Amino acid sequence: NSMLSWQRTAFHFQPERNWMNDPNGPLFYKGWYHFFYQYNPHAPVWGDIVWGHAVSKDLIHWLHLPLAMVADHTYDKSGVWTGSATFLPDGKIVMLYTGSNAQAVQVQNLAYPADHSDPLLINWVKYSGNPVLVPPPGILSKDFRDPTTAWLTSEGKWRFAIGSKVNKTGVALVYDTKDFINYEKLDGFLRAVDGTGMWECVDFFPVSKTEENGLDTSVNTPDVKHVMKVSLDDDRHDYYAVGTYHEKNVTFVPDDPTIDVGIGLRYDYGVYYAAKTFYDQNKNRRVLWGWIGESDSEAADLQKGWASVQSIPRTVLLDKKTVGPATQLDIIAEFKIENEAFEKATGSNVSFSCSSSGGAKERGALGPFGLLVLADDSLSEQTPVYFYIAKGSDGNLKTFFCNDQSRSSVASDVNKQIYGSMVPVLKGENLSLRVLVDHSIIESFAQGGRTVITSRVYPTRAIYGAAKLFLFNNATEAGVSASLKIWQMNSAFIRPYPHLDNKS
Ligand code: DQQ
Repeated sequence: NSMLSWQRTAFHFQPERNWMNDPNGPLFYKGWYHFFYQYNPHAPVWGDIVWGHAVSKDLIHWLHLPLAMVADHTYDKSGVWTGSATFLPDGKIVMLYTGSNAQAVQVQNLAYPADHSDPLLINWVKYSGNPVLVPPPGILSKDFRDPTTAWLTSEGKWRFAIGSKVNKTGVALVYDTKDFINYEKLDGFLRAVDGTGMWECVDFFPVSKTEENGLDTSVNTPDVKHVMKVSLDDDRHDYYAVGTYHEKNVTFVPDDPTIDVGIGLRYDYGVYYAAKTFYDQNKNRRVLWGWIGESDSEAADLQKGWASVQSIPRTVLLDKKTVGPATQLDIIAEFKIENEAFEKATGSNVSFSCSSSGGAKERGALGPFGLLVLADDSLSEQTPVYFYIAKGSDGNLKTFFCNDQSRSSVASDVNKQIYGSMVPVLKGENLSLRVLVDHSIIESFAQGGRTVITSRVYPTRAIYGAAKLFLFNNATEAGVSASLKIWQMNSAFIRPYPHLDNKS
């Protein structure tokens, strides 16, 4: 529908039409980045899930390929659900994925490329002995899904995790296999956290303590930490923890139990779910994909004929402290607050939080200040992306990074929350911001990605040429200087592969 067609993004990955959700089995093979995704070929709402497939040379421009896998066997009749890729030592690929079977029981299945000499990996074969795993005793039939990429143990076996729950405790089950045909379930859990509910799309990978590059999933030396990420079905956010993987005990132990998996840090404090990383052996980096749903109404999705985009792929690195990774803009901004302001400012605001604050119009001594994105000239529509420094009565400073959607659109059927969280700022660091704006999505990274917020916004006036960018400072007791670099982004090509029909 042409009324809403401006909402289609121009350099974020999305199918030509209909519904998309989780990223599946991302990988780099013979010169191509492959991206698979949960896809409903029939409607712009979740259902009839199959695997969409696209390839890229640069993770920005894409060719859509035919569906990789459809629901054509009893073991995946109700849906070809999320899965992950593993590279075998000979360079071949295996894909483990969840099938919702004819009875809607969740089972794990094995698939592999029909022809490893095809760089596009167009045809996929499902193993004749599928399913390879069914829910084990004690696990309910609808609580067993989303196998991770497998990693090698020191004995040379493959090990991987599957998300589940036991009562209200979120758990990650662990399996070993030598050949992806016979599997051994290991006792206990990789991790279990009370009260977090069903763990979807578990991801588990090493990060280097010493190097600025990503690591293959099997690397496990004294120089690594491990990251465990879970997608909380009840809460619809992706949470991670940094810690240590104990191979012998088959457990992951977070560095700080108060920021355990599912209760501590999020990948992103806005709209972002079911993320999955892969090791990009082409550029020695670990790349993170994440599904960005809509935050308008289902009626609007039906009208526009599509729903969801994927985030711009993000690099994952261990931060020096903890962890680090416009209508079409890429903005880099740095803010400097006059030194005396911190001392002089009156303290009080100890209990500040983005979501319960009044947003960017609520003035404090040391904030808010930042950018107004996708704003029209009269500011009747605007999405502020900003910092807010709270000074306690004890004089302590705390910096927050927020995204205020309350005035993002004059439309009434859209989410108008204020998103955000604390952002740690190290001594000597300026406040820095990177913002990707693409029609109806704003991806914002503070302090190099230490805190990230993704928003879907639906302006009706601040569109195309009427969309403007402004700087603002609403702090009552601080002068702020800003330096800005702004790139106008071209549209990427994201097209059908010539001569191939994407028939389901
Ligand atoms: N989406 C898939 C499941 C997964 C969920 C089904 C997460 O495998 O648990 O489309 O968004």
